[in-house]
Amino acid sequence: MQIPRKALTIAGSDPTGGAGFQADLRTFQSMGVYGLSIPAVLTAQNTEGVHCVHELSADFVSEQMDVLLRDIRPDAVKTGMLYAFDTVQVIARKVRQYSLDKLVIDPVTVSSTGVRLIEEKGMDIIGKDLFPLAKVITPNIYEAGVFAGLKIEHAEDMKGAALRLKQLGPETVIITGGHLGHKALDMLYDGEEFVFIENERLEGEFHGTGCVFSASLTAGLALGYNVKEAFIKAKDFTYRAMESAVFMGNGLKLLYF
Ligand code: PXL
Repeated sequence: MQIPRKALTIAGSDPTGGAGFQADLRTFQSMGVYGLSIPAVLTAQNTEGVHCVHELSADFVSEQMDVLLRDIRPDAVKTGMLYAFDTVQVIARKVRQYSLDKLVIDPVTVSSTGVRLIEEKGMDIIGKDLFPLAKVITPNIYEAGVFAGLKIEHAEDMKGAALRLKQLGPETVIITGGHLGHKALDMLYDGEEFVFIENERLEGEFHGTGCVFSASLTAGLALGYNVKEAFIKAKDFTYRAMESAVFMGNGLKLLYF
């Protein structure tokens, strides 16, 4: 048997499976990549929203990384909801220690229903410690605005924000969830060119689109695609999963694939 490509997610737990490391694992599997997972924080939530956040100690996250990484080397890695300042710090330290490359940082800040998914002081440290180590960062339009200190309203603003975010050190910036009239816009900037992907906007409110997008991008990198190819594949995967989204509970639709 050939050894499969492996991707690691370090992220929060979402019991609905719509977001968090559970969504990442489903995405990896669905793209033919073996999934490894390290929970960084737990949540109690359903499709109506996040009820509470339960922190795991940074030491325990560190221990999980040490034990796993001295045994198995992932082909690509993503981070999602990390929540605590010291967890972010410890992950950055371990990424350097194990020379993890093909790192995708999804700087998760708030849930679709508006609950904070990162400590106040955690935001800065993501920008400072993790962005410089990233092959790709995948903020949505709101997060890009916060990190760049800009209000994003038009496609031109997405470009301006990407230029600023690039200065924080990632190789490539992908901003998701922009819009232009009835079109949904996602944009990649690698320091040389801007690549836009335009789709019809889908009706409805979805839970987990950011997680599924960054996980499918990570799977693409683990499979050996370059960032632009992985971007196109991830967008396509996410869009199709949104088209097939279902109401599992009483709240938001969950992406289904
Ligand atoms: O979609 C962002 C997100 C990421 N990770 C976890 C979440 C959420 C949103 O609720 O719960 C664990």
